[in-house]
Amino acid sequence: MNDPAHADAADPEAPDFDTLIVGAGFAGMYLLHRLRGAGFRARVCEAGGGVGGTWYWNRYPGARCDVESLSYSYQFDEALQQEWQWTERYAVQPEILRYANHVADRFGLWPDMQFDTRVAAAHWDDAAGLWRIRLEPEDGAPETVTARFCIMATGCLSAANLPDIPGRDSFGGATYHTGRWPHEEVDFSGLRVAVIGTGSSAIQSIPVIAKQAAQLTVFQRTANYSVPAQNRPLDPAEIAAVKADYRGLREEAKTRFGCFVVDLPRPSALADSPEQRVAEFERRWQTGGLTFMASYEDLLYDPAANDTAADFVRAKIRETVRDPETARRLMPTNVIGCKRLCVDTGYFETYNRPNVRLIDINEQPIRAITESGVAVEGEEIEADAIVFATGFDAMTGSLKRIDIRGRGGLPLREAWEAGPRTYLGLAVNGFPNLFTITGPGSPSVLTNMMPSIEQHVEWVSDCIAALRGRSATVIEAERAAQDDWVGHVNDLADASLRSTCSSWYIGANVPGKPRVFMPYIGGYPAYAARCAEIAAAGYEGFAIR
Ligand code: N01
Repeated sequence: MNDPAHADAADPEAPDFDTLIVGAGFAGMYLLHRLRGAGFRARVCEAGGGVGGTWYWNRYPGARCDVESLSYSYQFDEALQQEWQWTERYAVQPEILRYANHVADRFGLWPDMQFDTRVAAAHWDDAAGLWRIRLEPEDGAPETVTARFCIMATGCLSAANLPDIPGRDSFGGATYHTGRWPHEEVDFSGLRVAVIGTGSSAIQSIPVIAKQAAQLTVFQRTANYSVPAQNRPLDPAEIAAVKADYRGLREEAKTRFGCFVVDLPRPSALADSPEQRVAEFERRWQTGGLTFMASYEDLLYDPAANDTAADFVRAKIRETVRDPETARRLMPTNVIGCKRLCVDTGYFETYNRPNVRLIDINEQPIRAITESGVAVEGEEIEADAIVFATGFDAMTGSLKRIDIRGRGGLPLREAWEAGPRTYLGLAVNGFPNLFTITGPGSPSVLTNMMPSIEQHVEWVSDCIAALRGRSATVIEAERAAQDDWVGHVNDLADASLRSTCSSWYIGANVPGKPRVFMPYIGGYPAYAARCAEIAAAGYEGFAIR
């Protein structure tokens, strides 16, 4: 596989690639572009049939981004951000996928991406100082390639979680998982549909499915907070205003916790009068989207402050949903913002439709899936199709599903048995020359993923270039630096109400998964500054040889 164009082509010991990148989502594509630009020979391997990562797989009805499109896009290339035209405040999945394809065309990425190819294993060869990576193409024989660096651009929410409900495989109708939606159109017209789960994916898809289906039954385990998106077409004047100073918007975003610009929070919900608070929540509600949790600085730190926001949303649900019993079931009782806040278009209103029914599985537990539907306590709900909107084995699932083995053959699955341990969410002690883009221990899912991806890609590609500059070939996170980082991540998480509920942030949605708060909760600015300091200090906390 040695390429004569490769700098090391004369060396028979040279690996096939300088870097093997796993995943052709926004992280994998930008890595390829940047590493190629720095003169490295890089290859992307992707299990799916195209680019886009999460936006390739999550094609369920109603799928759309909850970060505004003008901010949920690459900023590394000014011409790209100037020429691309977003049409709605929050882009729909097909538009984001078109954007991903446009990027691949524009930067000529296709020749170095290999699709329909699952990376099954990556084993570190310490003597040779390279990774041996087993590729399993969908059509074709498995092969093993070698690469100096292996970069996991596998996404935080890509390993689908399919609950092991008794009888699941006996169902006679069609089944779907929101994160593995078919590419051909699914038409629910005239059908009886069951949706299991009430997270973001369910909350986006339920209003759309309800309009098609003859009958829709939603099975809810935990009621969820959701705020309206207030989505709308973008006005050409507002696009022009952003583009007149796109860099200014991006720079301001980098000073914000989540790396996107919303109105700054007021200091404390408890310091405002009840009238002021309701006015502030109402203003944010009307603005729409994730800005709601930015109403007050203490919402995620003080339970009494949090209650004020939770009460506001519960009152909205009570006002919206006509049947008081259904409204009661839909009203969450946990901490608002502890699970990821959902953003919807007509979710609670959907329960006023005569063809929609909500079952709280705490009151009527699911006993089994049968050939003809879902059997709950006391009755069987007949269905022609079941939609599992049951989420993901988040943050670690996509990594642990690959047989990754580091120094001395140590499996990553074993190293992370009690939960993920990383240095900066980027590197793992015992796993030299392995990088994880937006890995556990980085801000990732608590921020706008696009700039967080760009920050990681730039840090990793600069690091690899710096090693070349020093004629070094191996870098590994030191144990002590990793332990300190994990301790810091945990200390920050413990101070926040976010770590207090059964969310996928702590792995609670996957039976048997260790309960560890996985993302870094100190915000983008502090995190990016720390990464920059570490690089400037010659990659402090890393052993380099
Ligand atoms: O998954 P989830 P998701 N029996 O884990 C339920 C991002 N995203 O795909 O809460 C019955 O949130 C589970 O119940 P519970 C976003 O970051 C973004 O919806 O665990 N129910 C829950 O209701 C989001 O947070 C957008 O008690 C079971 C649901 O299934 C993340 O992806 C859109 C069950 C799963 O909800 C994941 O969202 C969509 C069982 N055995 C997603 N197991 C944007 O807007 C699980 N559930 C950008």
